[in-house]
Order: sequence, then C-alpha cells, then structure tokens
Amino acid sequence: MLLVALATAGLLGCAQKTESQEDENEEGHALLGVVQSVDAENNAMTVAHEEIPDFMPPMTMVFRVGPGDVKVIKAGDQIRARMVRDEDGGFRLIKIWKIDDQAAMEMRKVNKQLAAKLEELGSGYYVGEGEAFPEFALLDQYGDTITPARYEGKPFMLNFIFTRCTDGEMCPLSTSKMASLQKMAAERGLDDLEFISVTLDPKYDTPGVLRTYADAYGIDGENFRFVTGERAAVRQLIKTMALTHIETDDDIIHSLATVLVGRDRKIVMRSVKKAWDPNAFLEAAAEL
Ligand SMILES: [Cu+2]
Repeated sequence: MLLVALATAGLLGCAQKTESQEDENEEGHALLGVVQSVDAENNAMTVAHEEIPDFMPPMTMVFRVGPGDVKVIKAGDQIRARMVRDEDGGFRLIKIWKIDDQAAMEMRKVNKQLAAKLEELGSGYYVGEGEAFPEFALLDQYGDTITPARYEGKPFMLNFIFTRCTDGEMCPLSTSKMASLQKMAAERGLDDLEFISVTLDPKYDTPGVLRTYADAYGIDGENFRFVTGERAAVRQLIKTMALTHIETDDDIIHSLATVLVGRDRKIVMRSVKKAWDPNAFLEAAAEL
C-alpha cells in the first residue's frame, strides 16, 4: 500500500451520511411499484405504484423515463424511483433502480471484502502499482451484476467518471479516451482487454442513466461496462484508489485515476493525471 498526501487523506476521511438520510433531501417523491409495460419508442413506462404518503393513492399510471431506462427496465420488474413533475405537468420517473434482493445480497457479499480491504489499508493509504486491484461487485449499463468472476484471468482498464460532469477536460475527455483506447486495442488484436468505468455519482447514475451515456458516446458495451451500485460500495472503491471525491448538492469535485490491471489482477499502470495517455496504456496492455 502507498501513502497518499495528507491533505487528500483528510478530505476523504469525512463522515458519511447514510443513504436514507441523503434521500430525504432528494427532489420529488419516493415511489415503489411494478412495471406493467415499457414503451421504448416514447421513452415511457406504465407502472402500478404503491401509495405515495400524503400525495397519491396506489394506482397504475404512465410515466416518462430516460432513453436508457427503457432499455434496462423490463415489464414485471419491481422498481424504486423518484417521481417528479415535468414543466408541462406530466409525471416523470428518475433514479430508477430495479429491486433485486438476490443480486443485492450477492453484491454485498463481495463488497464486504472491499470494506475489509479499505480497513486493512488504513486511512491515508491507497492501492498502487504492483498491488492487487480490490474485488468489487456492481451493476452495469445493462442492469446486469458485474462480479469478480467476469474479469478472472482478464486484463482490464478501469477509470472513474460521472455522467453529469460538465468539465470537458475531465470525465467527457476521459470517456472519449477510453472509447478510442477500446478501438485501438481491438485493432491491435488485444481481444481479451476489458474496459470498466465506475461512476463517481451513484446517487444519480443508475444503470439506465449509464446506458444513455454509453449510447451517446457510441460505445460498444460488449467489453466496456459502466458500473454503479450501492453508494457505500462505490465510495469504498473510490477510496481504495485515493481519489478526491466531494459531493455537493448538484456537483462532484473530484480527481481522476486510470489503471491498467493485469491477468493476475495486479495493477500494472496507474495515472492520476487529467492528461493520461491512452497510447502509454495501450503499449503496456500489449505487453501483458
Ligand atoms: Cu468529472
């Protein structure tokens, strides 16, 4: 393990609010329901929802949703979401998560190891080059669970982004570079190299939002997964990589980390620069 500059360690050490505490301040109403049908053409879905206390009795209604949501969420899925009102008075669902207790339990089992790893590292330390990248389990832009088994014996590139990031030099540029690296790797015949982008904003970046984002960049998701999940797990992963990560009301102040992980799961190359060089990573990947 490697020691981080103390200033950063202090920032990362702030107390964490629980998810339910954070939810109280979110816009709209919490909604639980079962999806009856999905209208992909019109980015809408019909949901039979439970009572929304002090607002609405249980009923079945049509909601607007995001273009990624209609690809990820299926009829029959149980969901939780936030119900908000559009300017024209129509209802929209945002922050849609499929409720899947089985998957959540499996992910928690893996992510417990992540928590243990962080504890073992101690405050102010991170996982650096030559060390094993921590195990994690999250959800991708298809709504599928990503577990360590998927990457066993495979090298992967991993970075951190969030879809709402407006700093052209940061996340948007990093995603473009990851996408071009994916193309260059395919041209070089590096067929088993995988790509993973972890969200820095699990509060907003649902699988559906990540799907919209990946599609907007024209990314072939076959070997490029954008992942999100329970906030605690995502934050723990962020911490093991020593990123600066400060969530404000509508923005995230953050640094970058880009890593190449080998078939033995050890970190081969790590950059914390904005100007990380895809070619350097490509050359290192070609040597694996
Ligand atoms: Cu950013």
